[in-house]
Amino acid sequence: MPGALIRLRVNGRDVAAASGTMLLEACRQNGIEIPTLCSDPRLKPASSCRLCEVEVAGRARPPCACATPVEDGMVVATHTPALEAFRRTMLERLAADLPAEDPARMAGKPFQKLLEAYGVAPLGRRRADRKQADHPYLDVDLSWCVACGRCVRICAEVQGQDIWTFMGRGADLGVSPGGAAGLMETACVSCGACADTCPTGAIEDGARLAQGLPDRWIRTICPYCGTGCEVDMGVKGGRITEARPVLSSPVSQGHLCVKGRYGFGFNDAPDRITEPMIRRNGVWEAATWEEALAAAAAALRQALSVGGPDAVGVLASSRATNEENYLAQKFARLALGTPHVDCCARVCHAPSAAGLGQTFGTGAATNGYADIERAALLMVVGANPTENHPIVGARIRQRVRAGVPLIVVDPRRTELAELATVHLAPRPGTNLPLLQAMAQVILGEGLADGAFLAARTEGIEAFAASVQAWTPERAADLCGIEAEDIRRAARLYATLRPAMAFHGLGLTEHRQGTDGVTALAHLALLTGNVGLPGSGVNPLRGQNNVQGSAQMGCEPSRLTGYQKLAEAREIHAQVWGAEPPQGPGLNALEMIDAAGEGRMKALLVIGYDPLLSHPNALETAENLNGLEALIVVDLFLTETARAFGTVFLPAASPFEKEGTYMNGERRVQRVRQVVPPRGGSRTDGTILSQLAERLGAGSHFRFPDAAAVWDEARRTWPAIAGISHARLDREGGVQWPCPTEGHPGTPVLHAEGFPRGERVRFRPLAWQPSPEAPDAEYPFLLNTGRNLFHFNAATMTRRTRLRELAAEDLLEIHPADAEGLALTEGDPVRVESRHGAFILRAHPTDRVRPGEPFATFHSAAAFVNRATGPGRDAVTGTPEYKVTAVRLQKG
Ligand SMILES: Nc1nc2c(c(=O)[nH]1)N[C@H]1C(S)=C(S)[C@@H](COP(=O)(O)OP(=O)(O)OC[C@H]3O[C@@H](n4cnc5c(=O)[nH]c(N)nc54)[C@H](O)[C@@H]3O)O[C@H]1N2
Ligand SMILES: Nc1nc2c(c(=O)[nH]1)N[C@H]1C(S)=C(S)[C@@H](COP(=O)(O)OP(=O)(O)OC[C@H]3O[C@@H](n4cnc5c(=O)[nH]c(N)nc54)[C@H](O)[C@@H]3O)O[C@H]1N2
Ligand code: SF4
Ligand code: SF4
Ligand SMILES: [Mo]
Repeated sequence: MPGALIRLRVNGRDVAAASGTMLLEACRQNGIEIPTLCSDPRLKPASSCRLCEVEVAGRARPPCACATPVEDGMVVATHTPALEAFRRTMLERLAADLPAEDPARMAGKPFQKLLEAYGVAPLGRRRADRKQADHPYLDVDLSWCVACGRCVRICAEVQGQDIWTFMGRGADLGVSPGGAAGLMETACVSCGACADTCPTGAIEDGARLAQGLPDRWIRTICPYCGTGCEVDMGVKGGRITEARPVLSSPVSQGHLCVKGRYGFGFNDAPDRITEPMIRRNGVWEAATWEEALAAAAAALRQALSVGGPDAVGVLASSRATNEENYLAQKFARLALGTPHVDCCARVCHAPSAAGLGQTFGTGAATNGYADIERAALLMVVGANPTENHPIVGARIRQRVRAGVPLIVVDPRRTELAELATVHLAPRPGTNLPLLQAMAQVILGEGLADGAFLAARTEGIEAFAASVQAWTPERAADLCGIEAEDIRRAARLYATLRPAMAFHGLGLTEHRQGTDGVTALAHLALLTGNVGLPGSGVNPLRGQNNVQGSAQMGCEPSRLTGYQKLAEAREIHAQVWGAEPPQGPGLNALEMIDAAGEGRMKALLVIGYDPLLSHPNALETAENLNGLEALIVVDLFLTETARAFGTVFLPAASPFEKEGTYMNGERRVQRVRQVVPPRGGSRTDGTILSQLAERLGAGSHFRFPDAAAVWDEARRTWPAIAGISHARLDREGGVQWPCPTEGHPGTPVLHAEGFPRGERVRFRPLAWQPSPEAPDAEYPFLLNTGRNLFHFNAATMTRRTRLRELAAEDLLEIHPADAEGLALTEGDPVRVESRHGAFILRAHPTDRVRPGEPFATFHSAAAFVNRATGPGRDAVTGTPEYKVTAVRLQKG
């Protein structure tokens, strides 16, 4: 029985441990440390260093404690003189080879602690000369390698990259990055896991070697993607010097990707703006906070007096905390009296919130990452998690390696597509035919879950009739794939239970983005994959707190909790002591459209760079130019600020404040201040409160701290009422709904019923092809997205050494297309659409299909969004970033 309590005797003491626990861990839990070199809780036991051998009564040879499960009545001795002598001999043998110079490399490392404990010193038989110093962050000197294999195992078992291999034999046994002269020559993704586990410092962070151990560690959440990995930030002399993964994190389980592990250098970037500025006569001038806040308030008041509440709007930041986003929408609604407030969920996963909301009643992921390990089948639609949610990607890859079938739907052969059981590569923009055809197969072949349909859904007859005509042949034709592959995918998804679906922007950033998400949700309903662990429909949310900013009410038609205006006005009026304005307001794109029409006069833009990241940049620029005031709150002079800003208010960074984020699995987690705000910068929360004071609304914004802001949000939205900062500090993150302090949180939604009753309804969907179709003039279909090393506008990542890992945006182009255009690797290509043009270097690869080039959009130098078009999702207005007809020319 798993988890049952086992009783044993260790060193004459009674000890208890859960069944299945290894002796090493059971002893550790009971305060008995057994020496070990090759074990790491993240890895399967290897029993290779043998230091953890212990004596077990009745066994002739001492077994390794790391690989010996506890047994009832076991009698164990861990530190007998014989064992200790054996350990000393083993350590002497290992240390004999190690260089005696540069002991700093081993400082604080487990191996050094062992040598000290056993009084063993390196003999220096080997010289320190196996350096591989080509990597910006990882410093490798294999002179210190003791061949414990932890790097080999962590790179395979956790990251799934298989870079390190054993080389040599006997006394010469060591490791090597696959025979390469350095990691930069391999497919290493710079996650740093090998350096984190290496017990000798042979593989170590360059920063630690240069600056020594941090003075203190502070636990917080990675400020990049919506995965929400927990990270320990090391601080030395008041500066962040390193970041390390947190073993106990349920999300990241002791792992991080390159951005969380190494991407913090922006915090101390020399061009970070830490004092306010006002633009006078076209020139940015330094200002005091007093002057800048007064200028911002005056500009907002002026716009209000000329055009009323419709002349002002707020773009809130999905990079900021929940508390700050709660204040941002409250600021818009009460200090400005306008319903025009939105966040970058608009250009991202608003279709997920809408599609899941209209289907299930809650617009958020139904399940959590822990379900990756429970699913019998995984399906990834229009998402590239090994680059964009790398910890989720790594967890999916480990399951696939363990034999769990995977379906990938992506026009590109992503890393996961390479491993997939079925890879469906539809032409960009054709998800709907594909998903409808899968539904047709499931219904036509009798694979639907009849009991689930009968008990928990309505409208199946009309839905079945609506997909009848979607034969796999018809869809295959539109998608440019094989009908038989659609059938295989549908059969796998319907028959292996539970089946868990993830999706990304390849599903949402289309004219039919919301319909696409709804179609995927229908597949889950048809097969009963709702409300079960290991199932569901799960958007991989984008920015660190995009789930939170929309959920806090930075949404023109929703209040806190993503509650509908009409339904939640009363509770808000009661808690606020003031009425929220009538809505709905304009969304992020409509606000900028309105600026072009002269209706919107002043915008407050917090941590968001619409000029660079919105589509159709030439038109965005024209529209932004129509504003009379544009107040930017950011860490850096964004493209928006550079071109159109009138007041700049410098924000404290994600490492400089207290609060919470909400990750893509609805988990609220604590963000902690690691270092004080740099220079004169202030937190977004402070800035909003101080602006509100100057607009005469100060009384609604006087909170002693972030916890008090969160407590007010809890009163407006029952699903987070049970989650206090104090609880998060005590217990770690909690997944909402969590209505009371005693409630454990909800890892799986819709297990019992749906928010609006026992049943939900299918809604027949009609296919609307995008007008952005290739023709003789614009024969290619441009797809856009991301790479592992840079984050969106790359405002932060570009200011770190990550730029050495990926220097610039590239245009992935099929080798046949490249040949047709006489392009080779690195040649500049001019990409021109009906809306604008940009130039990028070509990267010929058969990862993309012929006719479908792919560009990353991470740099202002390239400005890829000059070419993307005005198409928007019919329901949410989310831009159609993934399909633009273009022509290509050697540039
Ligand atoms: N390294 C890194 N990580 C990030 C970010 C970053 O910039 N860099 N940004 C964060 C943000 S804000 C977000 S929203 C997430 C986004 O994460 P993802 O959703 O994974 O983002 P994308 O790379 O934009 O697009 C995913 C995939 O959709 C595919 N696709 C395009 N068109 C179609 C289609 O019609 N059908 C299907 N099925 N697939 C299609 C593309 O080929 C691409 O591989 O990542 C977050 N994480
Ligand atoms: N072609 C194309 N374009 C796209 C996409 C695509 O797939 N293709 N994807 C779209 C998507 S999904 C998204 S989400 C957008 C992203 O577009 P943006 O939201 O513009 O991108 P980010 O780089 O995340 O920029 C956020 C800004 O926040 C600042 N910042 C970070 N932390 C804080 C903080 O705590 N406080 C404050 N005040 N500022 C902070 C950063 O310095 C940065 O300037 O891009 C969209 N654009
Ligand atoms: S940094 Fe990560 S991917 Fe690279 S070798 Fe180390 S563990 Fe493997
Ligand atoms: S997966 Fe996302 S949250 Fe985790 S370390 Fe990487 S960027 Fe940060
Ligand atoms: Mo996003």
